[in-house]
Amino acid sequence: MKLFSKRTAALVTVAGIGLAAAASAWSAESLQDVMKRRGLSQQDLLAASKTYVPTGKRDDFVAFSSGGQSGQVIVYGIPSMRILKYIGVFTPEPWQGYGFDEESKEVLKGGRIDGKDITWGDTHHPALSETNGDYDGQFLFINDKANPRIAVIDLRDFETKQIVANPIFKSEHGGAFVTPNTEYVIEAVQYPAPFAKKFVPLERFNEEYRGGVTYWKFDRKAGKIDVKKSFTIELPPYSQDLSDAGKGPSDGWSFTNSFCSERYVGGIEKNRPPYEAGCSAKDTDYMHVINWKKAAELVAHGKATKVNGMDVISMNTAVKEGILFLIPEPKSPHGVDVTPDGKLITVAGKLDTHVSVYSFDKIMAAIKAGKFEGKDPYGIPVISMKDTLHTQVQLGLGPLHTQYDSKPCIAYTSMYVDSQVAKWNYCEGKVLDKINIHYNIGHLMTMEGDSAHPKGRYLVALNKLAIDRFNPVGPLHPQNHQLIDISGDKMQLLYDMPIPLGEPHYVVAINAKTLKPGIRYKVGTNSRTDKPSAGATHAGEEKTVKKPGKVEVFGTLIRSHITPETIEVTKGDEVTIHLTNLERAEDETHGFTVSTYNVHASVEPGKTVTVKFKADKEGVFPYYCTEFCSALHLEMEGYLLVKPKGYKEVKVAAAKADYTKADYDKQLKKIAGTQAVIDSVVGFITSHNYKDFPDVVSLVEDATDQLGRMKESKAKHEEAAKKGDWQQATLWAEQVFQYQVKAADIGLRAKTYLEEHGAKKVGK
Ligand code: CUK
Ligand code: CUA
Repeated sequence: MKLFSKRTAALVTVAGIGLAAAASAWSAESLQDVMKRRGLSQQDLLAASKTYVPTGKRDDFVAFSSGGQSGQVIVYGIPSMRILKYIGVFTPEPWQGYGFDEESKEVLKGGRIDGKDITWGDTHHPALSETNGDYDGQFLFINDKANPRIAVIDLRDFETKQIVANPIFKSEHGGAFVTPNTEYVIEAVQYPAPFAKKFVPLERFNEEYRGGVTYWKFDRKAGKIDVKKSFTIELPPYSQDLSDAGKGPSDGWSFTNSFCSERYVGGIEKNRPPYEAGCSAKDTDYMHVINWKKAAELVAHGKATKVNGMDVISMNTAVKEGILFLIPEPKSPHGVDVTPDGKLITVAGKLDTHVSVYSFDKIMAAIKAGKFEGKDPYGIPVISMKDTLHTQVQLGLGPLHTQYDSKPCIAYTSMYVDSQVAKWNYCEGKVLDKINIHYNIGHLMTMEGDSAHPKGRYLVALNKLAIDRFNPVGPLHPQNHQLIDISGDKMQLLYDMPIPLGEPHYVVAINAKTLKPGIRYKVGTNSRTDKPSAGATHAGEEKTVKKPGKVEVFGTLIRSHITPETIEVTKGDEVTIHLTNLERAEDETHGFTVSTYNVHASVEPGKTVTVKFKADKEGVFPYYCTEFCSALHLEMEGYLLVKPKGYKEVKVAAAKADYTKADYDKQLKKIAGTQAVIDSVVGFITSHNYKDFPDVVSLVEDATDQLGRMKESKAKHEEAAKKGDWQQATLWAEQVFQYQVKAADIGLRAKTYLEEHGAKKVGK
């Protein structure tokens, strides 16, 4: 009773004071006043109202940005640009226990290269899984440029499930890009190197260094890349850059551009002009045009050779079988982006002021007619640029990447040198609008802008430099993602978002409604394998199993209790602790740590997590829950006792506190009072149509569950009272009260929800 009267009183007081103060502030200050005080223009206000998402409301789109060198993925909402989550991918992420629990360590192990852990990642290009060329919201892929790896993230729980390392590449850039039904995830080499893991002198560059494109087979049912069914096409030692998969009429083909087709090898130490000069000498480089569907058939028919366990189709075979062609593209091209209808391919030349738009039909016609302008030094047929160009449009300096609008024929291209975005029409070859960017834009992204059906509305510019945009934080600046309204004829800059994790290369955004993430796991799930965990433990089945040199704990977590409360081991023991979060309630995550043993876990509702360590130092080590999960979160604790070897138990009398019948009676009064409040809350809920609100239904389930746990403690305090053991009686009565508090807390949340969502009275 106390609790509620106090709580309610506190609420009233706070609200009262707040309202009084706010009321005067509100009434004293008009919108005009605020604009004046803060120096805001009409334009600012318009921009603010286009990005503001009021409390309780949600964003229309969810963006997945690479977290650059952090090796993570950043998730944020559009248009609010509020950051929602960092997903640990290639690197440990302590909050989520990623890289600390055994389940996620297994995932990170997949990213080892030559047996070594790599604890950073140059994450570059996120790609959402597609069905018929449209985002389906099921999976996200992202690549690591420095250490050629691809990761798979399941969007049911936004967790990384798999990392695969490329066994033959030494670096990559053009990944991850998916084919229209996510049959394959494309990954292309950046810097040519020998496929074999051996030394080859630079003098043998042309003969033995190689580029390539790997097609990682994705098994959607398993939610994993099937390494055995993946393959690579060997390519010349041109620095392959970005890729895109054809769709619609061009489905089955993929396009990968390149720079440094000069095959220049620098070395100013040996008096040779530097790489950047030699690699941009020619006026054109090559776009690689690859028939991946036919390539997959060739692999199935045994036309590939194994290199370090990877099926590789040699250039010779690729040429002979007619699955590989080259087309010149202007000077050091960067992005290659297929139009939503799959008919055209846009290539921007970093050192050319044009974007070049190629026609897939024309490419096919040339191939069919066998019309080539020649061959490259490796015998790959070269189709002429003029036979395949649809149009070329002069945009400005340093064009890089292109994304598409929901409006037909409209494209947006980033221009690094000009620090601008150009809006243009690729059907008619016309520039429509330009907007200044702050500063030096790399990628840009429109809503679902590389899918078959872009959604338009917003564009995000991913800028390489922020310079003067934000409060200074030292020489290393945040990155700047700028939100631009593209719904009208003229682009309008809406918002600057500093990103404190660099360098975010690319971002993809999906209609928020397409995502269907879960809120809890089936009890006992290993989230990384999506299978029941061997350590799964249900309520009442907690146990500690001791074997020589080993202690294995099967524990559970539920507000506000860790079972077991004591773990006793001997120095040198290998300790394994499985923890299952028994909560059903949304957002009731518990954390777990053991002091100074570098152990941490995040255990979301239903999940089972395993931590393992060697108890290599004796002593007393508190363990506790690291998420503020409940009013008694701080009391969610226990002790790991590491005894020296050969320790002899000595009987120590337990400290005994003095409790009297009066203490027990006080408890009973408190319980009765609290029950009255619970009854009134329950009365409110059940007298309304709460069953129409799924969120409330799950709260009610959770509250009922808490109340159900009361019975056992009640029996215990009554039993103890009968015997006159007032300590036992008082403490078990306190436990009953704790369950009541939790149930009441949940009940009040449900009541507030019903009030705020206009629940109606029923019956009577
Ligand atoms: S790349 Cu083009 S600006 Cu690595 Cu996608 Cu960064
Ligand atoms: Cu569980 Cu704090």
